[in-house]
Amino acid sequence: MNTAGRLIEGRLKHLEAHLEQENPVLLKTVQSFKKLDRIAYRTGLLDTDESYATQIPWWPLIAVLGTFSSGKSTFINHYLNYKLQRTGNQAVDDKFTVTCYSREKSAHALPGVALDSDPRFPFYQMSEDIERVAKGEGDRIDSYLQLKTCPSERLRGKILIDSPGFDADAQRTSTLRITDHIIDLSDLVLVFFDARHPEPGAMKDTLDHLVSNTISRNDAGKFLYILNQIDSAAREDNPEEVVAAWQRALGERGLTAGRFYTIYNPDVALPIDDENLRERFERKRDADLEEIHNRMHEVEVERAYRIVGVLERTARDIEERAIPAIREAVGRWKRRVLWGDALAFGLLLAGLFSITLKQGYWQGFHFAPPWLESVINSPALQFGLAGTAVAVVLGLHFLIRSLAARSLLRQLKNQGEKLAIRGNLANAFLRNTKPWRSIFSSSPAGWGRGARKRLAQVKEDADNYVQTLNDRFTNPSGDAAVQLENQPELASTTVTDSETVPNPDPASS
Ligand SMILES: Nc1nc2c(ncn2[C@@H]2O[C@H](COP(=O)(O)OP(=O)(O)OP(=O)(O)O)[C@@H](O)[C@H]2O)c(=O)[nH]1
Ligand SMILES: [Mg+2]
Repeated sequence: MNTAGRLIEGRLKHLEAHLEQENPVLLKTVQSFKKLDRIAYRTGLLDTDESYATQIPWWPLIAVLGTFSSGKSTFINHYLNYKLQRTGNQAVDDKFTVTCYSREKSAHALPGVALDSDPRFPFYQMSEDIERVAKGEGDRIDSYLQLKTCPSERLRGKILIDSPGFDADAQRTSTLRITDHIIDLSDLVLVFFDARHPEPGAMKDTLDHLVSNTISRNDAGKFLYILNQIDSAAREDNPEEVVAAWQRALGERGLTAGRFYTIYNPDVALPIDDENLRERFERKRDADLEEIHNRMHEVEVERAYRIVGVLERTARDIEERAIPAIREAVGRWKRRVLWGDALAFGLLLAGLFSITLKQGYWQGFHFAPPWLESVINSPALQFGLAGTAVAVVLGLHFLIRSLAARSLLRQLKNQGEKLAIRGNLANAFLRNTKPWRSIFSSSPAGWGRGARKRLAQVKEDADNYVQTLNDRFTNPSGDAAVQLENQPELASTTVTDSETVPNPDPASS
């Protein structure tokens, strides 16, 4: 195995180690992805330094964005029940903090480089991206990103991202760039606003970026807009008006009711003296907080189905798209080679005929050049002539094979992109045009009976994984103890409503 191959092997080991802690069903899917990798290596769809398993996001991302000092970090600490992030009343965070689970009892912080160079994380090679939009900033990745691990159970199976607050004045291009990248990648985005700022109208740029630009996206459903710290409004003469003002400001930007939450943090809230008011505030807060937390839990369930969905789709894509596309290309190549051979050898023979005719080598239908006698008498000459003839024929044939293959490459690349095939069609096709492969081979290189069997096995496994996930998340057998043991955080919110069980294959719906 080459170094690149060992590298990917190491990465997959890492991935398996993480999944072992978090979700055994997903651990098995890695094995299935590896089976697909093997097929892809043999057919040439993937290079040995690639893997289908490293191309998908294994951890659902939950991003927490919003205005500065709105309580993002406090919210995260409360959710994790762990004092992970610093909080405070000036702008505290100047970096994005990517948080993921680790069994180790204490939290660890690692520099941004760790994220930039580890393909398991969503910031892989982010510095190049940053460099592109802000010259010279790419090298300073550590000043934008950091990684923290934390043993909170709530963090199992997810990645949470805390971000620097949006300031009223212009953000740095690189920060905006990362924010947009995070928004694109996230499965859920919590957008925080601060009820202590009674004048939402003064934050036009921020609202534009966080609301207007997000509301019309086709993944708009993943944004939750949260007005935080509404305990502070309890001190106003008219608390409801604070919320209403925000609702108006957000409404003007297209936000409809139902996706707007009002909460405050029970750990740090100011006491509310008026008992009625306090009860009303608490009821609303608890309801909204529960909904937000449920959504955060759901992304994990969705992730599991999504990954099994990707597995199944990858298997089907190989069989139903990639292989037929390769087969078709090889067929076209074969026809081109045959026509090319026919044409080239036709021309060659015609040329030879016309030359020998001019030389007067033909007597009627008899080929009788003056040197015929000496050839007949010399085995060495015969051997030499035959060798030359074979060399010319083969040389011409392989030249034609290679020209014909090259003439199809561009088209194949386009086709691969159009069909969104994961893997390199052109490379797989070229495997079939190698000199030692006959142009009459019945199936594409690497796609023998063993490969077909392995692929069928993966599809069957994928069905089984879905069933296991259904059992786990819907728990129809009521086996709560098992569930609790395997996935403690699931026990608190069992999904019973069939609507909340996501479609395992979103692409088909
Ligand atoms: N009264 C009240 N104070 C809160 C609430 N949430 C957070 N705070 C306080 O608000 C201040 C800012 O909180 P942070 O969590 O640091 O805010 P942040 O959004 O992370 O801020 P940056 O990282 O600087 O953007 C801290 O002093 C918190 O104690 C809340 O719900 N009510
Ligand atoms: Mg913060």
